[in-house]
Amino acid sequence: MELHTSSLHASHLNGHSGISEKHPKGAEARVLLSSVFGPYAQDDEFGSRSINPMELYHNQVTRAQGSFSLRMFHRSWGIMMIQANISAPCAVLDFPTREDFARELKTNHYDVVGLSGIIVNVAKVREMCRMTRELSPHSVIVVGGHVAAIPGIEKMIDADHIVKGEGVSWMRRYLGEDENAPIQHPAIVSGMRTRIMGICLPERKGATAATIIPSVGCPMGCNFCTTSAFFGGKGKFVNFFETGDELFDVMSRMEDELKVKSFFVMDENFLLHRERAMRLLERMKEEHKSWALSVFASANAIRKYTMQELVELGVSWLWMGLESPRAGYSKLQGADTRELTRELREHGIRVQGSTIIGLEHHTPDNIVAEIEHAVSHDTDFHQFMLYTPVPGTPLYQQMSDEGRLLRDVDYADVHGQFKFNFKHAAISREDSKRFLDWAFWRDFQLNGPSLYRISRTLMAGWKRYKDWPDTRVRERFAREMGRLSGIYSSALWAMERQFRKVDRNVSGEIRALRQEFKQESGMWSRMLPAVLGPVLLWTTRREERRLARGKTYEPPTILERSNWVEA
Ligand code: B12
Ligand code: SF4
Repeated sequence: MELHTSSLHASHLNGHSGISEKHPKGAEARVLLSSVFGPYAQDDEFGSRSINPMELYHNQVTRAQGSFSLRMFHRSWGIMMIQANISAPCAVLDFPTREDFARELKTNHYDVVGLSGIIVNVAKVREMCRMTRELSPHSVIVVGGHVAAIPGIEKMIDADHIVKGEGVSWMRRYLGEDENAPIQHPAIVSGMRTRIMGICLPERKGATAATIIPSVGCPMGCNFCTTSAFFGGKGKFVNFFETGDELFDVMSRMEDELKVKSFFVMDENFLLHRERAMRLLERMKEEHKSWALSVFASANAIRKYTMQELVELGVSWLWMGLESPRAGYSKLQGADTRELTRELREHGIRVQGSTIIGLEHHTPDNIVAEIEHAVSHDTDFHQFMLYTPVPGTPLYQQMSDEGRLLRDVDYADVHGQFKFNFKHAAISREDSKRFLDWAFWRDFQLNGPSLYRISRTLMAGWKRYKDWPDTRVRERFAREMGRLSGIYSSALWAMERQFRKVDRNVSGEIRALRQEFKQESGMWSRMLPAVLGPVLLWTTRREERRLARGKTYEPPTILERSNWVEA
């Protein structure tokens, strides 16, 4: 399911540079793989934007929720994936500053410098190419990731190779390695530096889910979808792990290595591949794995499963595109998404909805009703995104053919959270932002903090499944309830008070849920809110004040070397 906006028809999946070309040093070449430089949550000449921080939730999901917004960072998994699958000495530099990047270039003699970026970050990629030419002139520069989809990118940046599409096989070929060798999955902790209500959650081993990447791309080919387009478009995708057995093995390895029982499955439409998912379930049952899975799936794919199958598979969090009921996307055909959301939540599955603002049929007269409809899903989380033609997508091509693209919009502002980058038939550019901002606010005001909503879904799941015959399922809910009931009750205590100034009704509902937690919790968890609640209320208010003063958060710089030998 689309995490964000849209984009490309990847006509040259293997890059514009001759793919037969190999690096003369082959697998002896020293490779640096870097993400683009920060700081990110500020406005600058390189395309950083304060409204586009390097955060998932705060960027496009909970950004209107103030101190209740879920703040966390995610590593750059694409370059981690490449690093894990080459035998050349390799360093991954994640979230560097320009100074970090310069230092790394100067202190190590890299034969290949691989830069990973998405379209919004093209100016940073350009600057990093320039820096590499200046500081490490012998290095071959390879640029990959979605930035490669920009038309005319070859003339915008000074790179030797621009790789469109899947990068592991490209890099293996370039280094003279076997591109068909089985994929080694890196050990990835899904998120880091998680923060909510003014506190940073402790980073214990096993506390955060592991990211698993079974495939890239999506065969559904929705017109706006960048990830589908980048990996081949409609009917195409690249599978790293074809079967449920392969997936099970990778997950078991991650369970051992990272001590996790929960997995963030980074596959655009995980449930679409039913055979693979059902085989995974079989293996989970055989080996008694009480795992929890966070997945992306379209409504039509979810409907291929019974609720019981989803629960047994451990699906505990589901990202689903709601787009708009009138949009006519095939993935939504025949789906009553409100009913589906309600049902999922009743089974303890947290739902993250995703709605597009500014579809072709939207007008100033109907958009409010469409947003109200979206909000009435009462999902646990809700992402709103502007309809955005992104280079490479069928939508971009269409808008370009129709002469509707706004030519003077900086790529740094084409991220779906600012203003339209095209001429909409009925809604102005300024209004696009107003409607978008209002959607986030309305969802928060009517449905309350997402933390409250996920507590409610957990409670529903717990009540339903605490005595379930399948012990794997029981264990999963008991695990979450045991670990979280005291924390959730305390957070609810603080939320109830803090939310009074936003909406008294929702505050009352939070109170009612807190009482349920009280009944269902053990003695310790019943006592905890009296102590922890006031502390959380204090940290929440302190965070509100910090945010009001303009406080932002940045990810840490990370450097990881593999197959390393000093030069
Ligand atoms: C995790 C993630 C993030 C993380 C940050 C990740 C990071 N450290 O940079 C967060 C949540 C912070 C984030 C933020 C944003 N993101 Co984001 N994000 C993703 C997500 C979900 C997963 C990325 C991933 O790891 N995929 C799996 C890996 C294996 O695939 P990959 O990265 O594409 O890498 C492969 C190839 O591209 C290639 N490759 C990649 N790098 C390189 C480098 C070299 C040298 C080579 C050869 C090849 C290569 O090889 C890899 C293996 O095949 C994708 C969606 C998706 N399904 O990919 C969106 C996605 C990348 N994000 C996107 C966007 C738009 C954003 C935001 C602007 C938010 C928004 N408003 O939508 C912000 C930008 C933040 C910023 N300031 O830069 C878009 C990009 C659109 C585009 N065409 O540019 C995507 C595709 C989502 C979508 N469908 O719209 N994002
Ligand atoms: S269902 Fe559509 S929007 Fe979602 S990932 Fe697939 S192609 Fe993209």
